[in-house]
Amino acid sequence: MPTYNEAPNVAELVRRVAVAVERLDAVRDAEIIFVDDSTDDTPDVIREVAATSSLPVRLIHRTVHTGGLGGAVIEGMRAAASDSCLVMDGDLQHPPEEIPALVERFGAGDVDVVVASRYAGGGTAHGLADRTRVLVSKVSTAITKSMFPVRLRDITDPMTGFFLISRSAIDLDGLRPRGFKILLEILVRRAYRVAEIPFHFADRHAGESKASVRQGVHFLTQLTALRFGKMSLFAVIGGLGAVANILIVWALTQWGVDYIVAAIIAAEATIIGNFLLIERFVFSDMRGQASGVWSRFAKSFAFNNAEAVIRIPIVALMVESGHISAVVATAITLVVAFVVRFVFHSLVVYAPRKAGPTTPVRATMEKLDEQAMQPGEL
Ligand SMILES: Nc1nc2c(ncn2[C@@H]2O[C@H](COP(=O)(O)OP(=O)(O)OP(=O)(O)O)[C@@H](O)[C@H]2O)c(=O)[nH]1
Ligand SMILES: [Mg+2]
Repeated sequence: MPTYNEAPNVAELVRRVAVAVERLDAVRDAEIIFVDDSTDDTPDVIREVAATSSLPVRLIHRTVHTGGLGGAVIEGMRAAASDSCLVMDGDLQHPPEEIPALVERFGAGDVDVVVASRYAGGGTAHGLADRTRVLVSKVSTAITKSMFPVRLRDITDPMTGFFLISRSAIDLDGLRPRGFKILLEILVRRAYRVAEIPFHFADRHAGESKASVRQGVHFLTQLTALRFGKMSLFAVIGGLGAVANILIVWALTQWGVDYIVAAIIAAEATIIGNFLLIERFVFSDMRGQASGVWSRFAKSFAFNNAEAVIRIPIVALMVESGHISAVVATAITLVVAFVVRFVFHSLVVYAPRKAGPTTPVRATMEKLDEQAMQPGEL
């Protein structure tokens, strides 16, 4: 359990974990390890609680906070006596009563990780503080999934802090923990056998949140560092398309073609060219499991045309009612369009086919919808 100034939560947490664990026959050698970076009296409270707890409680108090929350989790895993490490927050947002369900699922022996998910069927995220955080979370979960569409395909909640993992399955030295999202860091490094169980993300029991804009920036850095490759290639191809677009308009108008006709031809030609390039270079690893090439092309083509049609009136609206200059409005809409385009291609165009009665398009739309409507933890 990573803790940072959680003094008012420690006693209740240890009590509830002990009750939950004692019900489990499978767990005889359980221990709680607090990896604590607190600046308040949390370490004293932990020592006090440890003296009377039925479950062994160990405290690692760090003076150098390497890697923040993620670094603390890794340090706890290294220190653990057991190979099975369960990670959870110290503020009771992760209900200890769910521990038996995680342990039982893990005990089946067919997975390396059991993820407690707020977004799998039956899970909830009511504990998220306010609307802004819900929105930030929704967007970041969708972007994250789109950046790692293969690795995170079957994981609804890659940013949860509540999971049970086999330490020997992880290359601890290969991890570069940055900030809050340690599970994400672990999951994208290797292919694991993962199971999810739903849980209800509770309200913080007491104390203060450490989530902040700074954590958000950390998260974005982490995401970029983990997978800049795919998205940057996508961006380069998009940039080449823009240059080609301009050149085609120039060449055609030189030839005497009407500029509107030239613009339409140039736009369609670059949309097709872009599709061929991303097929070949960006999403080549996902083609095998996705729908057929014509279906992919139809989705990509429809999306890009719709984007072009929708973006222009939005620019006009921004210029006229928002008093934003045309150049700035164009730039903003292009950046937003780029991100949306990337998300759409990862989650929809190249989504793996699903077995069963639903069509691939419908199943993918449902998956996207599910992602988009659900908050994530940030
Ligand atoms: N060791 C350590 N623990 C940390 C650090 N930052 C946060 N934590 C702990 O990590 C867990 C998650 O942090 P929270 O502040 O609850 O983050 P959150 O759940 O996204 O935010 P809230 O919804 O407001 O609770 C808590 O147990 C914190 O005490 C850190 O730098 N070091
Ligand atoms: Mg919390």
